[in-house]
Amino acid sequence: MSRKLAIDGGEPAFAEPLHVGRPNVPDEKRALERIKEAIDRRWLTAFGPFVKQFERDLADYAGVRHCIATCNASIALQVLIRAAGLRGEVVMPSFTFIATAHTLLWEGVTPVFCDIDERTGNIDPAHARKLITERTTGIMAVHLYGHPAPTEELADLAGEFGLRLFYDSAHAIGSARFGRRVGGFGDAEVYSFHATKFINSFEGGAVVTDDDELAERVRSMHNYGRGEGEYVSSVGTNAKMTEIAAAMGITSLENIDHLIEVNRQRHERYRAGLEGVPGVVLRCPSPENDVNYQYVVLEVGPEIGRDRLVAALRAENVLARTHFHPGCHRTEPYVRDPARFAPLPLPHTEALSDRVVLLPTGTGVSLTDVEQVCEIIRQIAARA
Ligand code: T4K
Repeated sequence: MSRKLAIDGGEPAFAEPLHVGRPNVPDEKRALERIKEAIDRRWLTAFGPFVKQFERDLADYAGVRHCIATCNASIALQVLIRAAGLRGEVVMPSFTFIATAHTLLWEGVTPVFCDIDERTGNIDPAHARKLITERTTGIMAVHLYGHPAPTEELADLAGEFGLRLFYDSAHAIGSARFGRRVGGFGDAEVYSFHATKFINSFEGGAVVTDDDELAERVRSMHNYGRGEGEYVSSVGTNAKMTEIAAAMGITSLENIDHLIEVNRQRHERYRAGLEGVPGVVLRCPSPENDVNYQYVVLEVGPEIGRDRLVAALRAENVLARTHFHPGCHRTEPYVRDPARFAPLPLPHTEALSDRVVLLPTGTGVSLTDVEQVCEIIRQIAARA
């Protein structure tokens, strides 16, 4: 006998909310030891030992020469956009978090929104090609939901038109394409370590790159435009990471393999629990990609209705999300000027963004929780 759903007046399945993005804190004891060490040392920010170590660890992990840690990924993107001299127009997918677009516009660059490959959710290089004009200076791709973008085709496209190629890799630390880790693709990549991200430093981000000159400019600009000593060489901002953030970041990164395994198991349990359920499809990695399983993404067909499913789950205290509905091009201020921001229709972006639901996963969600969430979805699907 199935239980009475909360939308039918039953008790919610969960007494406490299940979140998408409940922070992973894999080794609290070690994180606290390091935080205390930073406080005792009275070196709290500005290139202390933990920030230096975190930068080294991240560069090694990504397999690149340079890493500049920052206070968050949005500022890292802004500094990178400015340091790389991007101007005019930059082609980017509409189907991403709004920060990817806003950071470009904030720096005076026009984001031109590109459609996605519906199969992967990532930028479609064939569509990107159609948007390149004499004003285009770069491509800002995104490894959406931690699934690496088509890096080979994008490198060819950028090479053909002489464009800079960057990756917003906010979701993708720990993922790899054809066995090569995210972090070393394009001219530079940007990680996010926001609390809700796979690896967190409360708030934080990093630029990783093999480009010596670009790294030097980013490093200077994230420190008020200063170089060695007090010498100021350009306009800069304050994008520095704190020692406390780095202490947390180092501890998270040390445990990344464990976190990937925890998330993989939950994804697998969702896959098994939702197999054969009509009207829902769980998005799985394509064969060329290894992913960190940071997000569990379900596509919901019209027979169930995405918004109906989300409402029913939320009534059960399962706080499902709809990232990245409705797509940047249908969001303020971009929606007001399609000729400038979205000159071509984006049918795949609109179709997918109207269907996606993100389900809770990570260390805050047990395998039994996952089974219960699947059971709720099965019940809702059965009455569609
Ligand atoms: N590029 C991409 C592709 C991105 O996705 C993002 C950020 C960025 C760039 C920019 O990175 P940062 O500048 O943030 O480093 C979140 C995050 O704020 C944002 O980092 C993230 N992407 C975006 C996809 O999601 P919200 O508004 O959905 O998060 P929030 O605060 O509602 O939290 C989500 C859930 O987690 C809630 O149910 C509450 C729970 N939660 C949250 C926090 C912060 C906790 O349980 N504990 C917590 O400490 O935006």
